[in-house]
Amino acid sequence: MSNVGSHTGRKIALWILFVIVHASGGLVIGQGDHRAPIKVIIDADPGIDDAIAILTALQSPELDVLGITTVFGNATLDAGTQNALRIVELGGWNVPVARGAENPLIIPAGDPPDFVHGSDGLGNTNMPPPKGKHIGQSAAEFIVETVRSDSGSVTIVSLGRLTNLALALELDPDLPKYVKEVILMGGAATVAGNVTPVAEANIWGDPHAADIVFTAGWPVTMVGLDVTTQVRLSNDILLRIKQRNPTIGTFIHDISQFYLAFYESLGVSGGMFVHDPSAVAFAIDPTIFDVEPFAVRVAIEGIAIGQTIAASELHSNRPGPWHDIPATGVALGVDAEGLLGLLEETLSRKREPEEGPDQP
Ligand SMILES: [Ca+2]
Repeated sequence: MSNVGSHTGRKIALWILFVIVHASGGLVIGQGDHRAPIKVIIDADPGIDDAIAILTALQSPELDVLGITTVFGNATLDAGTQNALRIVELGGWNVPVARGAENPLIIPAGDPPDFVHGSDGLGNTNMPPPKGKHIGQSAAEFIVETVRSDSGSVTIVSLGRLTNLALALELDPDLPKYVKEVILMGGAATVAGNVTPVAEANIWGDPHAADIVFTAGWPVTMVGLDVTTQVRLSNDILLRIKQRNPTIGTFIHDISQFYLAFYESLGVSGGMFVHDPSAVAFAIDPTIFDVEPFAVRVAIEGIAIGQTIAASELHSNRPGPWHDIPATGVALGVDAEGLLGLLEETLSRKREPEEGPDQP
């Protein structure tokens, strides 16, 4: 019985931690407090919406992007890594790119969804190769070293399969103590999946890695289909960004045409769902979202493989797979206009000359 008591105590502590992390995040932005930018590592599989998300992060004065780590998913690992380098070079940012996992932890890798992102991951725009190269460290090594060197300050924003994060945890099991928080685009708690009736692509693509990340004991926010499918980014907005900030706006507009056509073919009107940029937007301004705590586990086999099963306190208090699982903040509501406004303003922002391209 004493075990039950200590479990309950730990769980309450994790619930409180979750509330503190998000309350403080809300206060910082909500009160217009100009603190130092939030340090982030972006883990991504670029990917059209990844590209928009990464550019939002790079453009945002609220965020300091310490590095981009790549993972297989929307494109092959090689194509995704090339795309990350292209994105960084687009604005002359001096941000390292670390190459990550090429395969899931356990299940076999599927083919990249070229019908969604094009065979190059950027809507078949077939852009010239980047000039730069990825760094020698792997994504997992980069994550561990960067987080450890600035303890408690670094947020990881994950926009793809969670393989790199799981590998980083394997490399350094104490990593959760040093990470500020993890914000991930993935999962579907209260709505249908987008790969199977119950599974969202990033979780389905490496369910074992996702379950490790949800149960690791660090503050996690899940920005999944519950909110990302509530918002449409239209071509009209992309055209306005292009007019105001031609270099980045033209790139985003061009890569998005293939993606917009995909959504149109699904019968989604008014633009594309805002998947990955929502996770970056949460890092910039969490007050745009309504978040509730759940104990999240991932189905790792059977027909529900990749499903994120979110248990409320009622269920997580009972013995079973959700018992004593740290609380994940699950985004269930979003201010769509607020999110679209944030994206449009951030992507349209022309950096001041003194903020111009960093010198390598
Ligand atoms: Ca992605």
